[in-house]
Amino acid sequence: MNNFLSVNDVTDVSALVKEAIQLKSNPFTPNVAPSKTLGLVFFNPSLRTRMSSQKAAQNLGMNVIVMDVNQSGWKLEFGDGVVMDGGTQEHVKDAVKTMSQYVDILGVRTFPGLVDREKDYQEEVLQQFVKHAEVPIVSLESATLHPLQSLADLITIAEKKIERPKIVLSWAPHPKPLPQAVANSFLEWVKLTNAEVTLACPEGFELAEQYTDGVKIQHDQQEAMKGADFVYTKNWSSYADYGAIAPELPWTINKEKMALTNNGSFMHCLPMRRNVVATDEVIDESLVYEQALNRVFSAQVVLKRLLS
Ligand code: AN0
Ligand code: CP
Repeated sequence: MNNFLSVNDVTDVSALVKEAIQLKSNPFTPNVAPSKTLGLVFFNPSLRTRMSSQKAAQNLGMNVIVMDVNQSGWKLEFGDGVVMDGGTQEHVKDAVKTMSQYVDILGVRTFPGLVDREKDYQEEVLQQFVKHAEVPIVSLESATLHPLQSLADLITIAEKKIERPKIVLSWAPHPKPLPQAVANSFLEWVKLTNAEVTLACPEGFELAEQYTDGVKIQHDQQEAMKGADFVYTKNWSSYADYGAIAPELPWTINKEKMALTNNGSFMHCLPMRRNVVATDEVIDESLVYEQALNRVFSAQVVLKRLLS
């Protein structure tokens, strides 16, 4: 593995999930990388990714350096050949090449602007890191994908040992525009398992075709949830009417809807607005903290692979 930007950097998803589950039963291997350093660069907020990646590195014996670029760094320029006499103070090329002197693996979190679809889907920030880095790059959620989350989700699903699980990825309400990254990525990973996957979303909230290819799409949420083993819920803003949010819709997941499933489990990557995305009683009986725990082992297995 050279970088970890998407599922395409993984040759055998089920082997990776298995190795992560093994690590979970024996997580402390401080001899694996005692002289190595992980750098974590955040352009946007994070709780889970920040803490689980640090914990994963510590389990392997690594040191960690965390940088909140927008708060503590110089304002970065991304344009090539720009005369930098305006607001930007350091070129991303110099920043990334410098960081490469200090760390052995570099993680980066960068959200989309949700205004210019083409620009977001070109992954400009992530690609500039890949282009200039002299060390492997790990996506800590990019404009369009969140592979560490998806791997943790697959670990969580695998642990339930359901032979051919029926999984529904359901859109849910949210007052602010959110990225499509978690949902895109979840589909891209789960499609490589033997699960039966349905996407449930209001009309106009379908995801990009490259992710929904081969996935059944339903606009009736409750119909889609019938018999499901897992209801993976997430809000995302519109891909078609890029960045638009929905009018108020009765798509909040509640106990009555969960009763339609096959005694199914509710999943969400967190953070989540309670009683908007799902009701308290659904969240309190869900897999969300198991998913959060598995973020450690998804990061740990990826770091281990990148170092070997
Ligand atoms: C982000 C998102 O929807 O992509 C991060 C999720 C892990 N969520 C928010 O910004 C609330
Ligand atoms: N699920 C997730 O990535 O959470 P954070 O944004 O808090 O890192």
